[in-house]
This record gives sequence, structure tokens and C-alpha cells, in this order.
Amino acid sequence: MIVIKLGGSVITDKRTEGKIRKRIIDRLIWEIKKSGEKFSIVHGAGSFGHIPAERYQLHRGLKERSQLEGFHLTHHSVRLLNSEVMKVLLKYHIPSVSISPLCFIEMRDRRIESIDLSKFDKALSMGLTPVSFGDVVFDSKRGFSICSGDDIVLHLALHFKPDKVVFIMDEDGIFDRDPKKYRNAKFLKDVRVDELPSAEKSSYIDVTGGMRKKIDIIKRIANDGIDVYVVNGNKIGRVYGVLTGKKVKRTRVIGC
Ligand code: IP8
Repeated sequence: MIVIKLGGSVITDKRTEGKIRKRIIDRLIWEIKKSGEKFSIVHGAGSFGHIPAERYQLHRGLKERSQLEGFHLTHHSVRLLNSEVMKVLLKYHIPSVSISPLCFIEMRDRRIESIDLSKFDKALSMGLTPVSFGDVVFDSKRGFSICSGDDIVLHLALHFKPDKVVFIMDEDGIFDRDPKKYRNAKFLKDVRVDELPSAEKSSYIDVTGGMRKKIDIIKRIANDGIDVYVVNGNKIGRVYGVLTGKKVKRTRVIGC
């Protein structure tokens, strides 16, 4: 089984609220289908989640009642994005089930306090592809918190020990510094965990910590012995290549 994270920066236009990149989603799901593997899919929230969550300051927890509308709006809009992803899975005949984080995760002070992966277990053993996504969830200290899709990927990886974890992003892989800011950033092809940089914050609005947090999660997965790949979803064929072990441009963080 392979755990795949469809990055919000690939499947949406992160600068424009609620702007979906349908053609990219279609091609990515087609590449996933063509590989013939078994998967768990998690997708990011992109501009469907990060922009309303920032507007209502949801990452600060429940401070005033007006944020409840933001909670409602953010959850509603990530569900809209999720239903677009589910529609494409249906189109390519990949029987899947959407599992909302609100129903299987509880946080405490922004950290996952309890997570119940039994529905993922059931889905996978039946031959269904479980699909989850970054969302707002209840937090026993702060009222609510934002749960990143990357946190879900981490827990799926530690629980299911997949053959690999693949992060599909809008970059060719991991660089030694932010390639959007530094033109001479060096590309990392095959790296050990101790060679990974501590990333600067991503330049777009990202209420869940951007690249810095992602690298931290990648390190934790690789430290559990699982290979982690970071691949550019905007480039045709690369996702298919990574899933089937072909030679394509990507970063591989070697599990140890
Ligand atoms: O895009 C964030 O999930 P991510 C979820 O996977 C919200 O970090 C609601 C902003």
C-alpha cells in the first residue's frame, strides 16, 4: 500500500480562494490509477481551507463566537474540494470512501490527542481507497484546531507501514533552501534524514506551518523506516514514475 498526499498547492490555486485546478486533479488521479497500486489518499485544503481559516483566525482556537461561522465555512469548503476529488476517483473507477477528520480525530492544544484509524482498516481490507483531507476538528483545550493533511499522513504511515509515502507538490522535490526565494537553491535527489534542511516558511498563506512542518513530518516517517518521495504534480508522468519505481525527477528521503 502507498500513502499519497495530494498537496493543496497542486490541486488548488493557493492565491485565490476556492479556485480548483480540475485538469490537474484529473491527470493526477489518472496517473495514480494507471500505476495499478493500492492506496490511501489524503489531500490538502489549499485555498479552500487556508484562506478562510486565516480570515477567521481559526488556528488561534475559539476566541469569539464570530469564528463559528469561519469554522462552518472552512469545513464546508474543504468538503467541496473533497467532493471534487471523489468525483474524479469515481470517473476513473477507483472505489473510494471519504473519511472526514472531524469524525476520527480529536486534538488537544493543536496536537492530535486521539485518532481512530479503524475505518481506514475496514476500507482497505474491503478494497476501498480511503480518502481524507486537512480540516478543522474539535480540540479539547481550544474548542477547535486545524488538522493538516500532513498530520493524517504521518499517522497513516506509522500505523499501516506503507511501502512508501508520496507527497505530490508544486515543486520538483526538496531543495536545500526555498527555491521560490533563492534561484541557486540546490536540488536534493536521494537524501538521508540528517541531510534534510530545516525549511523556511512557505511564502503563501498556510495556517498549518508550510514547508517547515512538512519536512519535520517527512523526517518522522523516514525515521520509521519508510521511504518518502516528494514529486512535482504539475509535471506530466512524474507521479506515475514515482509510484511505479521509474526514473523521474523527485526527491527520495531514504527510510532508516
Ligand atoms: O492543507 C489544512 O490542511 P493542509 C486544513 O493539509 C485547513 O495543511 C482547514 C486549513
